Amino acid sequence: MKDSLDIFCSALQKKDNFLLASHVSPEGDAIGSVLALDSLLHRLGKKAMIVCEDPIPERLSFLPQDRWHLSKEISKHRQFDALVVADCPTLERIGEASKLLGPETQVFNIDHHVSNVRFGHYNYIRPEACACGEVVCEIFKRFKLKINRDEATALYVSIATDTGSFKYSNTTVKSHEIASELIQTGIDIEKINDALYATYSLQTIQLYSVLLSKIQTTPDRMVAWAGLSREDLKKTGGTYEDTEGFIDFLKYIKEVQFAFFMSELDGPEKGFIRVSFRSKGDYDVSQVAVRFGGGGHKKAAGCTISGSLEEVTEKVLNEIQQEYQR
Ligand SMILES: [Mn+2]
Repeated sequence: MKDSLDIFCSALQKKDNFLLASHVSPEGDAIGSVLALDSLLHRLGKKAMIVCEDPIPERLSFLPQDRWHLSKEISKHRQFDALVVADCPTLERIGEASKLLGPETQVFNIDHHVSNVRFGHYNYIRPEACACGEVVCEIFKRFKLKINRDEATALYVSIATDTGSFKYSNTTVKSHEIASELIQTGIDIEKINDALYATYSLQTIQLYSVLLSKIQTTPDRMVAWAGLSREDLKKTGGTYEDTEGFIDFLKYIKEVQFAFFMSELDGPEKGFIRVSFRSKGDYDVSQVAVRFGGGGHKKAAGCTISGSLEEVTEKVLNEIQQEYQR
């Protein structure tokens, strides 16, 4: 029974030199959780280093980027006696950072995904938590550390992004209680929310106009989707990052119960389509993503599928049809 918070934290306390990681293409929850954990470990007198496949996105550039190191910049000979992974259902999700693991490295797995496969030597998984950041808050409490303003900024980003700013069904009394504690440290709510939800580049807005014109639905409008080709991206000068919130527009259509957004990948991933899913009501979209080797939550999930945009649309529509009939 290596899963209780006490066992988890006392094992953590015994280690000194930590590698911290989260998933590739990190979003708010992953970034906020890892940054807060980095600060926590330093306050416990530990050495800690964050290593991630991808940088902190522009939108979150107000967070301490100097703490963020890219996998490709770190020598494979560095040794760590522990790895702390946050917000990852599987260890593979950390990408190249896993090459820094030695046979002696103990793995600490902190997460809130129901689909977490408990890959750690120590696992602290709380599927009822609204965000991994909520689980991290519990760890602060267990170590009797009062969360400071910078940690609170990171953790607020975690919880605000994973709850869609306290709007999604995973929002609980606890999420609001934690938010209240975080706000009491004096964080700048307006600045954080502006950066998260109200700051777009001109390219993003132009890309949205292209994407809005590509929305398709089933005749009953229960399913909506749109796909972004490499050419669309080139034409507008936008980036994949710019499309991040677009799937919400598909979900905003009144009748829609399932939405998916596809982007054609480039470089080493050419020939693959990245697919994000959202669902409303009781439909579980993580089941659809899992069938393509991806994962996520009931109402938000993702995966990568090989094929053209047309082929992938067909495959996904078939799977959704089956989930719909369940
Ligand atoms: Mn999360």
